[in-house]
Amino acid sequence: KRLMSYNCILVARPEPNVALITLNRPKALNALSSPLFTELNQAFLELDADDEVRAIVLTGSEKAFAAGADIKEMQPKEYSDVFKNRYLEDWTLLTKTRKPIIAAVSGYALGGGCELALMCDIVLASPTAKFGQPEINLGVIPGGGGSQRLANIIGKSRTMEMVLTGRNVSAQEAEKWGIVSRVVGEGEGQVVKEAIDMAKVIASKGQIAVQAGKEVVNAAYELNLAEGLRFERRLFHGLFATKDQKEGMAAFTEKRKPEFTHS
Ligand code: CO8
Repeated sequence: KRLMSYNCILVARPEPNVALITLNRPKALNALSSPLFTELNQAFLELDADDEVRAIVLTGSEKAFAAGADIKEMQPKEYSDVFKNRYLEDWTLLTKTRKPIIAAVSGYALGGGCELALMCDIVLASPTAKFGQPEINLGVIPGGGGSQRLANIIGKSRTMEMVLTGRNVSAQEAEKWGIVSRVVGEGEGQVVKEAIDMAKVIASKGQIAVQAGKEVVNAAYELNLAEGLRFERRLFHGLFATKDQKEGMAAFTEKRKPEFTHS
């Protein structure tokens, strides 16, 4: 199967139903430039539309997941440029992806890099991972959702500390605070391997339920409790119209493994 070719990212298929996107500007520590984000958006659109792909792993290099938005690109910009051109507005398009996205983070995840990890559904970290919002050192603030998503996850005091001091948080601290679901064992490539294994587990489930599960958990960050509970119940009800519900529950009672058809 032909895969699109890109300059700033690599797209691979390490398993039949799992896609791997690798940010690939190693000399700039994967600084997030506009061309990189155009490619990233395109890749997510394409993978979301590809029926064979059921989960997506996003990673960087051993040294850097991404060291932030490209400072050299931002430096000459004026208010009128960024306002008129809606700078960063389409950098959150990937959050519209229906398929689960797992970030596999090694090294620096700073500024936009941290925000990119937070846009993913699950974050796994290697012991070398460092998360931070150092924008304050550049005379600006987070612009890719960091202040909002961090506040939702780790609370006000820790978010204020990160945003106002610019201090990096270690993998261990990020795990304790809930920025990452876990820190994996040491070793080069280990975090990507674990992320692919997790993606394989997700890929083995009924995909309508998987995508509904992603949608309801995300709703918890957008809706109030009453609306969120109603939304969850409605989607739960809706799944009784799928073949996968019939198969999953029949397999349980017949003491066999379910064979989901994603329908
Ligand atoms: N932008 C552009 N180039 C970068 C960036 C960056 N963010 N980070 C590193 N580079 C480049 C360096 O300029 C250097 O290039 P060159 O070799 O041409 O001089 C190369 O990458 C290697 O970097 P260093 O020599 O600095 O490597 P060190 O190991 O000494 O240091 C650090 C690593 C600590 C990560 C350091 O590079 C650093 O502090 N980088 C900047 C981190 C930062 O401030 N990030 C925040 C940027 S602002 C931002 O992200 C706004 C958010 C926008 C929203 C995005 C939505 C997704």
